[in-house]
Amino acid sequence: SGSWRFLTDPKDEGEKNGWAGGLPSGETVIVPSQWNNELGLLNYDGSAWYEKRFYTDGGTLRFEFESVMTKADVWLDGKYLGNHYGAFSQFEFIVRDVAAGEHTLTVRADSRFDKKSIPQKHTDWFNYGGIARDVSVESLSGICILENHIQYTLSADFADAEVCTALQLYNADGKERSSTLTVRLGETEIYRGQVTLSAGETKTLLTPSVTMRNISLWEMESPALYTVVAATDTDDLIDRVGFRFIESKNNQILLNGKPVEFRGVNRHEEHPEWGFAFPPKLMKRDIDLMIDMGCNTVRGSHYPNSRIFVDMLDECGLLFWSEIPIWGGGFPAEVLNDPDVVERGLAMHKEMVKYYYNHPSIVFWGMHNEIYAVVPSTYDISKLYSEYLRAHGGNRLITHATIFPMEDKSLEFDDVICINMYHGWYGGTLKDWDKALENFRKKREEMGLTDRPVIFSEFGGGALAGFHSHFDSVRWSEEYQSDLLEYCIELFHRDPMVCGFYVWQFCNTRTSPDMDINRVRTFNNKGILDEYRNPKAAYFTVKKLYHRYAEEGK
Ligand code: ADA
Repeated sequence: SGSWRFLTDPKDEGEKNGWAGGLPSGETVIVPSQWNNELGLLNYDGSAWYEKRFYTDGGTLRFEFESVMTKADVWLDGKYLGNHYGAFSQFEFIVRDVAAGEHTLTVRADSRFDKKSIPQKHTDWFNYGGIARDVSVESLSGICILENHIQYTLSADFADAEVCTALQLYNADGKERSSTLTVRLGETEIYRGQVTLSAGETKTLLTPSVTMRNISLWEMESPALYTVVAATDTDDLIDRVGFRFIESKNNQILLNGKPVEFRGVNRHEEHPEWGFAFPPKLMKRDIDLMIDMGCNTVRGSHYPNSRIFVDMLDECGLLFWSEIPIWGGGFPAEVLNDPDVVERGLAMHKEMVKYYYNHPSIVFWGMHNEIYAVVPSTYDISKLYSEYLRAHGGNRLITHATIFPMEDKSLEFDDVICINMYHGWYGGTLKDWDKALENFRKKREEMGLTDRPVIFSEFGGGALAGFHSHFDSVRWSEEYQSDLLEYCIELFHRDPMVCGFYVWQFCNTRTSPDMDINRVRTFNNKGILDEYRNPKAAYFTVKKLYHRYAEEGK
């Protein structure tokens, strides 16, 4: 990260003109950032090039990209390293035999949608472009640890844990190497052994399980974290893990055996000044606001969030819902019939699991949001994704946010049924909520899913900060938004079928300019904070309710 050279390529001629080897000219930009926040480039949608020169002592290098929006092609000294699709997923390249000296890394980022895009062109957030999160380069030697997924099972009384770990090792050298490998979890050494890898070999190792007694649990009020250090003679990988158990049974969600009412918000990791290149200081500010409001959970709508944000959630005990950006009514069934799109979605799930596996705060994997889940093809996708997440995703609950609860074909794959609904905003009145709950209660019985708890994963209405009205039901007023949310939250809280609610949304977010007329100022104004995090009336209403429920319980 840091300063890079930058040049837009509106005619897609850069590659032909040799820019992969170095840019002919360019402005200095700071990475991470979004080009749309540079003067004059707000609406630039296309490809653009980034160039970074750096020095190395040579050998094997690992380049790690946390987010390039949306397609990335990467070259080192003009030699193609590969590409990646997906705005919010991390990826990496390992390059061997790099000579000592100065080198040029070039990245072409392309923000355009195509027929196989995830999400599709119609989104309710702004389509920013560029290198939105950190880029790092690491020099590797000997046997390196690429990945360390801590797996554990807790005893029935949650006092002890059976722990093992799945490591991915890599020999960065040009000849066979042996090393001692140790894995320490807190004060306990859970593995010590000798490993040998041939030149360039990658090896997966699952360590034998070890019992750790009297562990401190990761609880919301006291989120104990253990440091995990995996080390060889030449490398180490340091991470953290928390022990906790999440389950859904008898119409409840239990964390470490105790029922939880999920009181949360949906949050886009977006700010008008920074786009998705969200500064850590602002992440901390958002978390402080969520805690002040009495939230115990946040949904990372609609994509994997920055790892540093999830680190902070691990530290403060907030529960997180992580999902991939298969989003919305704009995602027609026929697009999801395309095997390439299904594969892209699966790749995003794989990357999410790979890079976020150890975070105890992540309790939900979201498969997709508001797809047209009433046709058989969406059943197949949910089956595929839920099977993958169940097999590889660790102890998490699987869900998807549905907008068709009465017809949704995929509910059977969910551990918790999550419903997005907007009565009182997109038509209807507040009273429609009572009917909707009763209808779904019957439907859930008919489907034989009464053991599955229900969460209202989105509900809300728009308000223009500063617009007030004495009259009831004046849409866009702060009062109307506040009344709507109060009505819904009180209804959900009283209902035994419902175990949680996520307000749509934490703060206003910039939308695509062609979204629709409803997006006044080209923002989605349903935030209970405005886009600069100033509170609207609804913020204080939600805060009052969430704090009261925290004291009284469900
Ligand atoms: C959907 C969608 C959100 C947002 C919301 C709205 O539920 O999942 O991303 O677009 O509608 O504001 O209408």
